[in-house]
Amino acid sequence: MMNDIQELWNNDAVPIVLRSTETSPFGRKVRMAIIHLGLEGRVTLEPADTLDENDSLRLQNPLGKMPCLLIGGEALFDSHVILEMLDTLAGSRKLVPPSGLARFQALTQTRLADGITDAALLIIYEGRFRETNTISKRWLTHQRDKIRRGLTVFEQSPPDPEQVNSVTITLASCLGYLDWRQPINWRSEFPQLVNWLCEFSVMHPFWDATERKNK
Ligand SMILES: N[C@@H](CCC(=O)N[C@@H](CS)C(=O)NCC(=O)O)C(=O)O
Repeated sequence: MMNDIQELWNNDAVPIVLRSTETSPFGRKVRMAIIHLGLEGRVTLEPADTLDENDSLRLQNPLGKMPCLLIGGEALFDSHVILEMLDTLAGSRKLVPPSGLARFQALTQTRLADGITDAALLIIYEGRFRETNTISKRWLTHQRDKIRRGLTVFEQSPPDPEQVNSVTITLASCLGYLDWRQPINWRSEFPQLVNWLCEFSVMHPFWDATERKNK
């Protein structure tokens, strides 16, 4: 399978398309990785509208979620699968340790940062999909508590901001999304993470390059 994918990747006649908006935090993880791994010229970004039932995204990913990477008739998702594939294709194995406890620790930390973003998204969706009078305050608190517990772990033990890997990319993307959507005022509660994001953003040009343009 990987050899097949490598052949497709190397064949310039095969288009490679990333279905994602510039605003998707999960899409941003993938966009940062693409730049970091030097694969930028090979992938075209094609936005998707997750609310449009006629958008082909729903055929490509039955869950109707982005990001989704299209390569030679294959539709690959979710963001973590795409990160691992890009990492393998680039021949670097830089984003996720290849084996051992370090691998599973990194995967767990990555999922923790993803889970914080998921909780933030669920808060946004609560407002988007429900009538105002049916919004559950209990549900919103339930999700905010997840965000706070997750951020507390990273606040106490932040990853090295100089390193670019699945944990740092995912955490940065998560914090960028929290900045935009403000499900909690994370900057007042997690000062170490404020410093962490500041350092990460200065060290890695792909941070600014993947900032959404329609602020
Ligand atoms: N676990 C998925 C989450 C992707 C996700 O939730 N994407 C959001 C946009 S940021 C989405 O497509 N939501 C539409 C929906 O849930 O219907 C990943 O890591 O890619």
